[in-house]
Amino acid sequence: MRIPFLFVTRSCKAVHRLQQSSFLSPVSALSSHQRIAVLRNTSTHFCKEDRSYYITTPIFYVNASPHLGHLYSAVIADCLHRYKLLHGFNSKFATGTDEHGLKIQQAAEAAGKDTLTFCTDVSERFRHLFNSCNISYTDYIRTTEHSHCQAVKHFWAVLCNKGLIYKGSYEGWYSTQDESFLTPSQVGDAWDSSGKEIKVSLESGHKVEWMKEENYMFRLSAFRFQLLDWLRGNPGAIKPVRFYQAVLQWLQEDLPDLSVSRQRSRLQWGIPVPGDAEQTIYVWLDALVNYLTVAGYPDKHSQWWNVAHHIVGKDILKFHAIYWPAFLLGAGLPLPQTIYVHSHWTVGGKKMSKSLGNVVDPLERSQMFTTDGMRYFLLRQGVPDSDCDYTDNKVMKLLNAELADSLGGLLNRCTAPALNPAQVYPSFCRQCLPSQHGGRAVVEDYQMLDAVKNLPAVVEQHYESMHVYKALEAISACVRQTNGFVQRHAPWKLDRMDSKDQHWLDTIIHVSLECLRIYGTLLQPIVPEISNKLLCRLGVQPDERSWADVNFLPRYQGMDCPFEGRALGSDSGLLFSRLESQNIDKQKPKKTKKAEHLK
Ligand code: ME8
Repeated sequence: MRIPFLFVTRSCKAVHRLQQSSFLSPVSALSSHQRIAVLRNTSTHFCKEDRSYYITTPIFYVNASPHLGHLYSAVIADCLHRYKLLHGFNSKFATGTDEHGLKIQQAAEAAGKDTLTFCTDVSERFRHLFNSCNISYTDYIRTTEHSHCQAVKHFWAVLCNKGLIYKGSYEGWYSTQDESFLTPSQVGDAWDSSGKEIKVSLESGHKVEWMKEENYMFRLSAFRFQLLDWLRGNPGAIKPVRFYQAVLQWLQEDLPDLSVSRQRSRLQWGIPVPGDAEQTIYVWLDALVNYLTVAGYPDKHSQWWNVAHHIVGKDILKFHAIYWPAFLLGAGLPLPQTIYVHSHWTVGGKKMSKSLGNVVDPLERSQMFTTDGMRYFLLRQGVPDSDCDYTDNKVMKLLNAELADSLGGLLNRCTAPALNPAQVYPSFCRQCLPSQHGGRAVVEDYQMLDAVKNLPAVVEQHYESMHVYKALEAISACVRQTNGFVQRHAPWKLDRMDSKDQHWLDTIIHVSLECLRIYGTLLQPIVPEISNKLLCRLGVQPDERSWADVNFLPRYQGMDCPFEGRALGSDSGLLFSRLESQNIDKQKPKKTKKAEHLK
């Protein structure tokens, strides 16, 4: 049942008011049931009624060039954005770069460059990678932009006015690499390359330092129960469930207040605290607000902010699932609809890092394996729940098997002039393939038809839950079934002079092209170029490629098929050329001396 729009708007205004006053008259004054209802409203009702959708990637640090993991986050977000567009949503997709903080300040110094020039150079490298890989972002944000700095200052002022920021003194561990504060239990012992004992973050392995300074603190501790209520009331707020449970677990312990500024004498590269030129705003508070800046904060963010979805790597879950919702609750703003978390790509079982020399360059790889090839690989092999190891060999094997042989082979067979001399979408004959068994088809054929008919719903469910690999698994299984169908009936053996055989042959090809049309349509978010080539070859026009157009094999259900008799597209080139290992080896980058040495 659709909830009347008026009702939704009213209830959300009420939520907004409740949240705005939540710190002064805490939400905990409400019964547990009421609290859950309030928070559930903020997270779900708007989305159901609104045809707008807003998806974000993390904004990436500009201290180093992009690597495969960064492309992975962008490809997932791009896939969900394109999927929503196919569904007729008005979708906004933001990515960009995180340019403030000590780590960037130090990287620019080490490179001997002016800090902003350094940031611009690296930010452009990210932008170039994303453009080259068909990442169809609608907004590219840099945190050094004026509009973002204004949004952060406004956000800070709101938190301040609500009494959520106070001047205090922070003493504890800090990791500059992670730009993160750590409790003693999150820190362990390790040895640096010279054998000296150091302290490191147990989670990231990065070095930590003891710091003691006067700065501004955010009353994070006040939000623990509201965060717990939000999560308990919205089990789908963090996906997959394994990460949802991890956050619930973290919230079992007290939350310390959070330092949200650094002394300007130590950190100049950042946004000054409004009204206190001696302090710089903490880079994570600055960075998280980027999602609001793109949405139009502070004046006109509601359309997008009410339907926000974040893609994040598991390394930054705490910032997105604890700090960010607490800041938003404090500022009286709705919480994101979903935080989709993904795991990491490793190389040789190890996290990619410059010092290990195992960083995979995504631009180089997408030139080697094609942009769509790389996109397909990342989404087919990447599993959100667990880390995945990258090798060139895996990419080659997968792409050859599924894109070149299985999908490409099917298209090639079914459009070959030998079988289809007229080069048209042939007719379907109901007597050859009646809805009740009895024509020339066998039980496996009906199973295949069922699987393809259900495929859009299956794929939809997997896209919605960010299990893109499962969507691709299902598509790939159907492609195999269609190849089996063609193989079983061997249309090349039929006698074209016999009219019954000719009808059956046309029916086999018609059914196979219908299957291919469904695969091409459903694969658009993953491999836009290949899908376009496939659909063009089938003669499917750009305005016939949305989710609403899938309608598989209408002739089987006694309806007209708009494609029947239509000329095929003229580009009969291979859908995806097989990759040969000797060609890949030739193109492989030469290892640097440092990398050889470390190996
Ligand atoms: O953390 N595998 O930026 P960042 C998969 N600026 N994904 C990976 C990955 C890997 N090996 N390595 C990185 C930051 N990523 C902050 C974010 S958001 C307000 C601020 C991806 O440059 C993954 O999405 O370190 C991870 O969360 C992100 O890159 C971290 O990028």
